[in-house]
Parts: sequence; structure tokens; C-alpha cells
Amino acid sequence: MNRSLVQLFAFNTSLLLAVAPAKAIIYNEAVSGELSKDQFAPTALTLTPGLNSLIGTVANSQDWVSFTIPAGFVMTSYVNSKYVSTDDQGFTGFQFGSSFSGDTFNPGSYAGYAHFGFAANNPDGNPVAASTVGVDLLPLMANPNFDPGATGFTPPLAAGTYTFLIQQGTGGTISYQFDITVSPAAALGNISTRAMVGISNNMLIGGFMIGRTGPRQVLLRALGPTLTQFNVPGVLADPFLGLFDGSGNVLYTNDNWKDTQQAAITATGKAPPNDLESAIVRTLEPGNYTAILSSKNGTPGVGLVEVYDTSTGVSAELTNVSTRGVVGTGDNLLIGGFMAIGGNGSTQVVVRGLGPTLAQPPFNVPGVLADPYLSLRDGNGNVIYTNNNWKGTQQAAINATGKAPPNDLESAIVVTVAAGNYTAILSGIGFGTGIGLVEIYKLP
Ligand SMILES: [Ca+2]
Ligand SMILES: [Ca+2]
Ligand SMILES: [Ca+2]
Repeated sequence: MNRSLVQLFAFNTSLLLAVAPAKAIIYNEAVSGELSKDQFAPTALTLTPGLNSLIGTVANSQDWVSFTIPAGFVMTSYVNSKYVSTDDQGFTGFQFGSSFSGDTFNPGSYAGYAHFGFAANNPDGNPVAASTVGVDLLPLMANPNFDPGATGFTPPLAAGTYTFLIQQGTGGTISYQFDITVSPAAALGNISTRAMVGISNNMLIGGFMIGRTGPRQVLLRALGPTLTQFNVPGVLADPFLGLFDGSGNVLYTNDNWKDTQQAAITATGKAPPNDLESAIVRTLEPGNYTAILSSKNGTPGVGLVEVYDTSTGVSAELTNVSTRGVVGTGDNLLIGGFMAIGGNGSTQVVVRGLGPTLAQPPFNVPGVLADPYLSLRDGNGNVIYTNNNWKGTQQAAINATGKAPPNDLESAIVVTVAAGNYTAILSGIGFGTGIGLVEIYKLP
């Protein structure tokens, strides 16, 4: 496969990466008055993507606040960025939910807690050497040695509501600031798949899942003639695109993108360059979907199916990707493209390449790829992982994901990737050809 085509994938999937971090003081007691002192009715604050600052004071009292992390985002840090007091330390901790039940002096009431200040005296002897100013308390609060008796949690904190206490007993007045970072949850962004498109079983099939966080507007498009600009020979002259639900019912079809939704498609900024190419823009409920690209006139050729989450600036929730099509040689390989976003810089995925399994029920596909070979490339086209037969190198790790291929000759890679664009390329050992399937799963 040529480098320019890899870069086409990277180009197509680059737009969602720019989630501009907000920087905001979400509450300042000097401006907005005292935070609640009632554990059952904390001051309710909704966090925004980016940095959120909470500024206040406590003197022999408690400040109670509940933070709501929006769907599709996670709290990645809770930094004690300012501490001014005559006392060595204060105390902070939290519980899941929109209020705090139980005894605030019982460690078992907290999911996690920490002392903070100049010489915070935490129970395990203190991994923080002295001052906590500038220190992210979240990983410390998640360490059971650091806060014995707490019920525990695993950072980052998922979407939801949490009630936090900031406390100072007798001994001083604390002025504090906590800086809370909210980032997109780990997810796969846009996807794209490319293969030879023929007739009958030789259609290009792209599967994807809309995640749990609610309806998403997606743009699907099918390209053929445009691929000639990327030096692809033998392109599909006239694509036809269908969108199906998880039960195989047809939801929408499109032949030529200007036919019915020209204005809506143009508004997404993703209109196909060629009038014979196809596009569909729809808002979809959570669930599994399949996009099928076929040749309108029956003449085979190389085509590309892409699925974009158009909710730019919000975490995408396309969680699984699968592509079925003909695996040929040269430029006619089967290619699955995806973008990893958020997740504090890392997303764990399983990529697998199937062939022989497709010949078995319930698929019963004739002419399958006999011996798949899989490679994973980064956005610059550099090969970062390869696998021939899945038991060869990562058998235990792949088994642990529950996604082990059914056949020993099939391929799988389990890997943690940084945010960015990737392509998974399926080919046949010994220049073998046939129908294959590339799948990409994001692990929880
Ligand atoms: Ca206060
Ligand atoms: Ca068409
Ligand atoms: Ca193989």
C-alpha cells in the first residue's frame, strides 16, 4: 500500500483531534459566597472539558461540593495548586454520588482521601515528600496504602457525580485552590475502510457501534473516483451506499450525494469531491450499524467507506470498527482506519484479521482469505506492529481480551496506542487473496 493512501486516512481523520481545552474558575468563594457546609446538600458544580479551578477558604469547618463530569469525559487530575495557612495540613476526600452519606471521620466513608498542605501527614508515611502544592492528589487518593480504609477507585474518574469534602479542623484558616482537569474519555473517533468492491459477496462492509452516551450525528460517505487523486488504480466508478441496523434492516441508501441531502452533507464539511460518490448524514441511537458499499453498475473497483462523528469538540463514541471485503494484493489490500482520542493519551485496542472463520456458519462466505497477515501503521504510514498467527507472540494477552480469533492462522494484535490516527492493513500470506475481515475493538 502506498504512503499517500495512508496519509489520506490520516488527513480524513485529523479534524476531531482539536478539542480546545477550556480554562475556567468554576467557583470562587470570594466572588460567589461560601460553599455548602452540608454534606447532604453540597454545592453542585458541573465540570467543563479542560481546566476547572475551585477557590475557597475553610477555618474549623467543611466545604462540600459535588462535581458532575459530563458524559464522554473523565476527570484526569485533582491538583492542590494553592495552600495558604498557618497550619500544616488540611483534608480532602470524596464519595460517589450527589451527596455524602455516613460519618465524615470514618475512612470507610470515602472512595479516596488525602491530607494536603505544607507537611501533609498521610497514613502510610507519605509518598508526598513535603508540600502538596502542585501535586495531583487523584493517584494518591487511589492508592490504598496512602489512604487506608477507603473503599477505593481507579482513576481517571468516569462520567458521573462525586461529592468532595475540603476540611480544616482546629488550628488555622486555609486558603486553597484545586485545579481539576477534565479530558475526553478514551474512544475511537472517525473510522474509514477501504477495499476492492465487486458484486455479490464482494461488497465492502463497514461495521461500527454508537456507544452508550446517547444519539450521535454521523456522516457516512463512500468514495471511488476521488481515490485516483491518491494514485489508487482501478477505482470504483460509481459507488452506492447503504446503512443497515444491527438486525440487517436497511435504514437509508444513497447513490449520489447531491440527490437528497445536499445541504446537510455540505454543512458537515465532508461532502464527497465527486458527484457520483455517496453520503448519508443521520442521527443514530446507540447500537450496532453496518455501512455497505457496492458498485452501482456492477463493475468492480477499489472503494472507501468512512464514518465520521460530526459532533466535533465532543468525545466520539464509535467503539468498534469492522471491515469486510476482498483482500487482494498490491493496492488492493483490506484497510481499516481509526482514530484514537482522549483517554489521557492512551487507548487499548484489539485489532484482528479474520479469514477462515468467515467460511464457517453463520457467515458461510465463499472464497475466504486462507492465511491472514495483519499490520498496524501510525498516521505517518510507519509500521508499528505486525502479526501473522495470533498465538505467535501475544497469546495470553489476546485470550484475556475475550477476542481471540477462532482459527490459529488468523491474526490479532493487542496494543495501547497514543491518541492519533492508525490504519490496520490485512493481507494474505504468500500473496493469497480472498474475503477477509478487519476488526478494531476498543477495550474498556
Ligand atoms: Ca469555605
Ligand atoms: Ca453513485
Ligand atoms: Ca496468518
